[in-house]
Amino acid sequence: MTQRPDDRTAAVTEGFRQMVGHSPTGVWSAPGRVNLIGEHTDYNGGLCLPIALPQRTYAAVSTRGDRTLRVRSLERPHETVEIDLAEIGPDHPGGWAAYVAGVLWALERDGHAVPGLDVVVGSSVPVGAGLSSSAALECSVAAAVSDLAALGLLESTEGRARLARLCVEAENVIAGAPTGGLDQSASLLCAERSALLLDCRSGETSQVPFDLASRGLTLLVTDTRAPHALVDGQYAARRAACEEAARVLGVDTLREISVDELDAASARLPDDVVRARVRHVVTEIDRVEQTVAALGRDDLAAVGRLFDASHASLRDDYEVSCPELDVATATARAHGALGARMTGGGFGGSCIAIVPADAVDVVAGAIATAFEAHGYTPPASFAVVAGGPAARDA
Ligand code: GAF
Repeated sequence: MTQRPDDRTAAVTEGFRQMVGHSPTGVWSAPGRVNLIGEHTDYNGGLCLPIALPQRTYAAVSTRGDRTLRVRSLERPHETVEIDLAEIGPDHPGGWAAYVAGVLWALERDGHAVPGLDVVVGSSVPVGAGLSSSAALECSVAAAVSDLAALGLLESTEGRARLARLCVEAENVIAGAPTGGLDQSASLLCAERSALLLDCRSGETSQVPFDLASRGLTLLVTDTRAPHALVDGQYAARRAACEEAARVLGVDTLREISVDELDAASARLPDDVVRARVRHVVTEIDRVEQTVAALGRDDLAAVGRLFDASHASLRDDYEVSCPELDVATATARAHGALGARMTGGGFGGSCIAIVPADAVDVVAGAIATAFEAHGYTPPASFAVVAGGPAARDA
């Protein structure tokens, strides 16, 4: 079994013993993610390029003899959520437990015989940082059920992609967050030292080697600690604008509009705001293709420029950045980063920067100093390498 950085296997096992009175059948874990590029493209049938984080969510799990889900989080040891599987539905249970219960609901709806479960979870994925702590939670539980109910879905790329789709359904229907498939696909399908090229139209995936260390570079993640929420309406509004634009243009998704067709398509759209939203999506999908090509020829300077262009597009055209993300990315660039961009849904959360390995402390320090000068909450910066997907740990 793999020993991981930030390993919480022992902690969730002990938490499980305290809640249930015996050891769990096993411990499964799933990673958070950062998206290198391809933001707000997933629900437009576009391309994304995430890596899995070393930070993971761990789930200690055993089946029960009845149809009850009992779940506790190490982060909230005094709160145990208990629900009959038949009672799981939209907003029931509410809060964080919806991401666990929703997975059981979606698997059952997909025709699988899902047993009652005792579950204790613990996580090193920062919550509320735009690093997919929700998807890590869903996917750790989905991995456990796949093994415990002998579904075999972890054994193949197709099986993992199916699990990812079910986790998206759980998030959309039970947790009520209208997200696309980026985060769950990253958590279940990414591979170590690789980025995952995810085609959200065909569902196809491929691994793109991503190893900055061999080039003397580091991927620096900065959690701005600016609050963000995907259920507050802004994310849903962006998604609705894209769907409406696709309807006006007579296409299934904006993926069908190429960069060359953008001007002609824009002329048919009702206003400047919708035109800007569409421009972001179409150019961002193109930037993913350019990034994959640049990585293929080891041109990290070009990748950096694409990161910068992506951030500008998200800030100006898609309007999902915030002052903290703009300050962090500008400061990283000013102190030697090859490029920097917000990652994830935006409205707060985290950014990433490609930084010379010997400048990591300088860049992180400069961002902290800039935040202090602006009166922002102190940020948390940390270097990451691309980790592995959801798996059984013990
Ligand atoms: C969030 C969503 F959950 C993803 O589906 C994706 O849309 C992302 O924002 C933006 O690229 O992480």
